[in-house]
Amino acid sequence: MTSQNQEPRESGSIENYDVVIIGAGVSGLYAVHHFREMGLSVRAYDGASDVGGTWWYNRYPGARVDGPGSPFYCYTFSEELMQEWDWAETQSEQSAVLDYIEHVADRFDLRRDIQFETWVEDARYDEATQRWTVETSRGQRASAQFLICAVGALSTTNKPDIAGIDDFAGETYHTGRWPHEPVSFAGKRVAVIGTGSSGIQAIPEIAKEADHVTVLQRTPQFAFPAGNRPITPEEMAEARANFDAIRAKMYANAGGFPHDAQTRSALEDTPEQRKALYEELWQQGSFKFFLNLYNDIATSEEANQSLADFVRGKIREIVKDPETADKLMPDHYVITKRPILEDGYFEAYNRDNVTLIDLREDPIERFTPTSVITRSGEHPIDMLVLATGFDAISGTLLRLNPKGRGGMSLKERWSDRFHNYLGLTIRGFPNLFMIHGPGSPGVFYNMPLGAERQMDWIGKCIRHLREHDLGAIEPRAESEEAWGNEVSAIANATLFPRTDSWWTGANIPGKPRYFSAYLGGSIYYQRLAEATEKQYEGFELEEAHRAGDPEPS
Ligand code: NA7
Repeated sequence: MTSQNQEPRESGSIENYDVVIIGAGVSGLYAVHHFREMGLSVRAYDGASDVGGTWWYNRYPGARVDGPGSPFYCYTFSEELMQEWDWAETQSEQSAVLDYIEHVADRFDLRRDIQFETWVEDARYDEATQRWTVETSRGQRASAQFLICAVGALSTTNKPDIAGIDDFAGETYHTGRWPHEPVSFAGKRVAVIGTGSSGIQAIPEIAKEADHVTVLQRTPQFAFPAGNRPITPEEMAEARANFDAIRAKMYANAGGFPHDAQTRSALEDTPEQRKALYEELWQQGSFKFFLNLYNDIATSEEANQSLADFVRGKIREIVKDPETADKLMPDHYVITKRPILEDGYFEAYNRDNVTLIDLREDPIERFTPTSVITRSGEHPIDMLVLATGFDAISGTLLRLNPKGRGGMSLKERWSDRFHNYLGLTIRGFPNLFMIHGPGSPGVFYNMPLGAERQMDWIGKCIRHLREHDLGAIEPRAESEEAWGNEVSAIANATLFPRTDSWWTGANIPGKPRYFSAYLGGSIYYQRLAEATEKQYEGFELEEAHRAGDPEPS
C-alpha cells in the first residue's frame, strides 16, 4: 500500500505521523509493530518509563496472570516469537510477563517509536484536515490521521474517597501503582482495603512478612485455587510443535484460548455429579475451572447456586474461625464479579496476624495520621495498601477526554452510555480507534490476542481508506444504536448485570451503570469480518480533504 508519509514530518512545532498510539502496553506495542509493518509512520506515547502497561505498574506481591495462563497469554503474530520464548509457570508472575513484553520490544525494535514518561493530555480532531492533534505532558504537539487509544482497560486506579485518607502519614500504596523499589512489610501493621483479584493475591504474601494485616472488606468474594505449577518442557515442546493448530483453536474459542467450548448444562447432572465435577476442578485449580465448567453457570440461577454453594462450603472448610468464615461468605451470583484465582487467601485467615473487618457491619469512619477508625473502634496502622481497583474499561479514555467533531468532548458524548460501534469506533470521533474499549470483548478475551485481532481490523480499514482516497471514517448513528442494543441484549440474557462490579461501572460513583462488554464470544470477530467484507457499510466514509494534508518537510 502507499503511505502518505513514511517518515515523521515536522511542520512548525508539530510532528506529523500517520498513526499516533496512546499506550505502550500489550496492545500499544503490537500497534507500533503492526502499523509500522504496513509502512505507516507511527508514534506511541506512554506515561511509564518503559513498555508493559498494566504489567509495568502492577508489581505488588503475589501479582500473577490470573486468566487461563501461560503459554497462551501471548502474542500469536510471530511464529518465531512463540518458538523462542520459554514460560516457566502456568500462572506466570508479573516479572515473567514483563520480561516477555520487554523481549518483544527488543526483538522487533519497537522502543525507537515510543516516547516514554509522556502523557497525552489532550487530543482534538480537526474536521478540515481530518487529523487528530495530541498534546503531551512535555509540551509537544503531534498530528496524525489516525489515533489509536490503547490506553488499557485496567489502568486508571480507583482511590477511595474516605474521610482523612490523605492525612494518613504512614506508607500508602495502590496495587495498581506499586513502587519499583522493594517494599518491606516486616514489623509493620498493614491495612489492606479491597478483596478483588489484586487484594486476594497480595494479602497472603503480605501476611507472611507483616507484623499484622487488617483486611477491610466491602464485598466477600468467591475465589478459586490458582493451581499454579511449572510448565513442563514437554508441554512447551507440544505448544511449539502444534503452534498453527493451537492458534486456530484460540481464534475459534469464545475467550481466545485453546480450549473446547463446554456444551453441558449443570441441570443435566444430579447434585452428586455436579459436586464431583466441582471437586475435581477445585483440586486441579487454575482458570480451567471455568473453561471446563457447565455452560449455564452464568445464565441459570439454579446452576449458579449449585456452584456458589460448593464454593461457600469450601470457604467454611478452610477457614477455622466460624465468625470469620461467616464474614467471608459471598452472597452474589458466583462469577458475576471477575473470577478470582487465589493461593493461600482463605488460609491466611487462620494466621494469628490477620484480622478481617466486614465493612458492611463495621464501616470505615475516617483515617487519622496513624490509624483507621471503623465504627467498632480505632486500628493503629503503619501502612495502607489500596487494592481498590480501577476506573475500568472506559475510565482512561474518559480521563483523556478527546474532543471530536465540533469540539464535542467524549465526556459529553458518553454522559449516559459508552456509545460505540464494534467496540472500536465512536460517532463524532472520526479516525479514532479504541482497543479493548466498551462494546468489545475486552477483558473477557485473551487480551494480547484480542489486541492483535482488533489491530488487524483497523489496519485493513486504514488500507481501505487509503486505497479509496478516503480521509475519515466514523460509525453511522443507527450502527451505534444497533450495536449498543446487541451488547445489552447478550449481557441481559446472563446474570452478569445483576451484580455490582467494575464490569458494570458500579465501583465508580457517577459512571453510566450498565454491562458494556460484548459477551458474544467469537461472534464479535464475525461481526468485524462482516464489516470489512461489506465495505464498511455501517460507517460514514468521507473523501480525503487533500488540501489539509501536512506538507512534507
Ligand atoms: P477490583 O476487582 O475492582 O477490586 C477492588 C476491591 O476494592 C473490591 O474488593 C472492592 O469492593 C474494593 N473497594 C473499592 N472501593 C472501595 C471502597 N471505597 N471501600 C472499600 N472497598 C473498596 O480490582 P483489582 O485490582 O483487585 O482487580 C482488577 C482486575 O485486575 C482483576 O479483575 C484482574 O483482571 C486484574 P467491591 O467489590 O467493589 O465492593
